[in-house]
Amino acid sequence: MEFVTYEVKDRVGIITISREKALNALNSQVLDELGEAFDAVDLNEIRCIVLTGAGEKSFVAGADIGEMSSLTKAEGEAFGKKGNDLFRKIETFPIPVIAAVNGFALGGGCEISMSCDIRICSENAVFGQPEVGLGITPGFGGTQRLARLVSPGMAKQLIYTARNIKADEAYRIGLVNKVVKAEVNEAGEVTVSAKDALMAEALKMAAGIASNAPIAVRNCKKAINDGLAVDMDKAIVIEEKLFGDCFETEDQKAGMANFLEKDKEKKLKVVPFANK
Ligand code: DAK
Repeated sequence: MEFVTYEVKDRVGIITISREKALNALNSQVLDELGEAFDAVDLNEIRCIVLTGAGEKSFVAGADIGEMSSLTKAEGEAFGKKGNDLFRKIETFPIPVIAAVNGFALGGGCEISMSCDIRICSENAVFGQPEVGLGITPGFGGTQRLARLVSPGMAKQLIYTARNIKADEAYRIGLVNKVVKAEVNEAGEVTVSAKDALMAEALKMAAGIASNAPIAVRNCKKAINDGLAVDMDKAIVIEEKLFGDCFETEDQKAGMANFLEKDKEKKLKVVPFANK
């Protein structure tokens, strides 16, 4: 693949959008390659994905404006579908996906981060939906996911004004879970760059997720996603079924036996594994 790389660290997969010259903007090829990268993840081994952009400056500066500029209505629709299919693939991916947002997350960049389960960003991150300034609406789910993630009023304000916001504001409104700063020594010199600190934090969180019972983690993702799409009466039934589904798994047996046996050593030794 030309614009997407995939590496594995223990049980965590790292997918990097690598088109730095265009600030990792999403063209059709990047969308296709991202789809291939997610399809290639070995779900028997990998328990969490970290999605990031190459370089220090930009996570994803949006859909590729050059490619979009000459699209016909039909081509625009097809491009939108390609992006939406990919973003739904990420959103419903069986294991958690953490967006490590290193810099610009504009338009399609903000949208792809919102299709991930969790967003962590570097202190230089900038989020925004600038589409109305370009004569279009957000087209990769921005009107829907931003309104659900923050609030309808805040989403409308950001989308109608096309105003970009910095990391601290994104944190304040609940768009990101955490902001990671560069590490600086007493002399004020940067000892760990914001990007390196961000990746360390994202990988630490991913490793924590990967150390938990994988069937339970997957079922939690599905319960939250599916439950949010229906009313509470139906949502609670979804949770009941996914809760029940954990029983008789080796993870559930080992996890509960460790607690009941009060065997700290054994508890430490437990390595839950997917048994279905
Ligand atoms: N597309 C293509 N190239 C981009 C790009 C983008 N979104 N963003 C940056 N680049 C390219 C620049 O053209 C430049 O290329 P060269 O000139 O060097 O060849 C290179 O990246 C470096 O950018 P700058 O020189 O502009 O760098 P600066 O530091 O000065 O500025 C910036 C950084 C992020 C503020 C600026 O590049 C910028 O404003 N970029 C555009 C941000 C933006 O508006 N993004 C939202 C795009 S709209 C839909 C489907 C999808 C969408 C909508 C509808 N349907 C089909 C319904 C999604 C829409 C969007 O995402």
